[in-house]
Amino acid sequence: MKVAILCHASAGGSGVVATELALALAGLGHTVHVVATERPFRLTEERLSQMGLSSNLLSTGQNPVGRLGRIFQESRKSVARWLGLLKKPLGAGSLHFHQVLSADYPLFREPLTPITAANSIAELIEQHSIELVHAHYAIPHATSAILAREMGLPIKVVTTLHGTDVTLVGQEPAFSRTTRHAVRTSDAVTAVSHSLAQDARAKLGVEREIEVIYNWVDPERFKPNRDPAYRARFAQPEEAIVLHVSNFRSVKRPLDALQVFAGIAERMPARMLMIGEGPLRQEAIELAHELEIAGRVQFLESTPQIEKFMSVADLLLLPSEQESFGLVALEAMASGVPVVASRVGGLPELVEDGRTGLLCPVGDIQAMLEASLEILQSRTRRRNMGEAARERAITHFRPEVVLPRYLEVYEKTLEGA
Ligand code: GMT
Repeated sequence: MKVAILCHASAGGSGVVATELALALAGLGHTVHVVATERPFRLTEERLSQMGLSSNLLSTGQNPVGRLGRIFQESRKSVARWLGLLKKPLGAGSLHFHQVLSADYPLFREPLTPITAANSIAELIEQHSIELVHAHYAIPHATSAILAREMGLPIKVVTTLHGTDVTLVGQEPAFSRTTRHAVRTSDAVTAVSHSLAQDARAKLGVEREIEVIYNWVDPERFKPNRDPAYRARFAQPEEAIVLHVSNFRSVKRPLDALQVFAGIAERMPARMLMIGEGPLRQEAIELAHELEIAGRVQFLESTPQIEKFMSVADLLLLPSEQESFGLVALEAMASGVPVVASRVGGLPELVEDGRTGLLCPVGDIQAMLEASLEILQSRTRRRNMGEAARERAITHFRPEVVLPRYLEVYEKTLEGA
């Protein structure tokens, strides 16, 4: 298959899912073109080498669709463990990165990326015979892909809804109609949880088939690290390590995470890692000082190597206002880390309340504190929950289980050509 994947480059779940899908598809022998305004956050040299891929990023300079890099062309060994997915013998897959050009003209006060992205996609289709464009996050990618299709180009558009593109941003008057149109007219639509599929139908007012395909995690990459010397880099042996990872937007409620941690730190030795950047980061730093826990909280920038922190954590706090799936919770679970999270969106589809973590009402700091202490103050509870979490991640959310679902959608969509 020749597929273009259009995604956001910034640190965020939709870009991560798109990147990992691109790597896997190329590894399975498909030709994949990743299209974004810059190289996606997790499409790193390290990630390529983790996958056992040759990372000869060849920049060919300016070309009609922007800076193009051929990231790898030979990947078969690396995905040997996914071979079970294959129906046909492998071809030599390849992965290319295309940077969307920005429109720089004095008349424009904004970069007009949706239009330049549609233009990039159209050029790609013409030059590389792309058959299918997979837009990750409806805004603006689904609209750009559909615009390219409207140019009369022979492509199918698959749109994956990730969450806030439906539940938050997609509801804004500024986007509601274009989002609805994009979802209605995509050739296939997937959502990352049943909750999100339901929200899409209700909030966008669309009546159409939406396939639910969960996020996935590589349990070889996300796994516990029991080496005391490694853990000692983060905390004393008697201290619990509490983690919060997000983009520090208000939907993630990072300040709640800090308040919960303040309660934990009053009752037991503990440290917290707050990882990520976003609008509430500075406020969170100030709150840590106000709550007199600054000495116990470390703020770290978002990192593509988040597994290094997850592998030693004892608890993940995810007190989000809304969470369509919760990729970060899945990564923690695979790392053997129990999750205390809000009972919202798709989180109950992922976290088995009482077995792999505990779910609480949004904004209920006290309930989250009690839930956290229940886990952290009992070694057995923490261990059993961590093991159950990892087992659940491996059983239901490993690549071999989830990725074929995308391939099925692609095949079905192309067959309907
Ligand atoms: O807000 C974020 O967490 C980023 C956002 C994104 O689109 O990058 O994440 C959404 O997509 C992830 C991948 O499918 C989901 O796991 C997250 O739950 C979802 N975030 C929200 O719904 C808030």
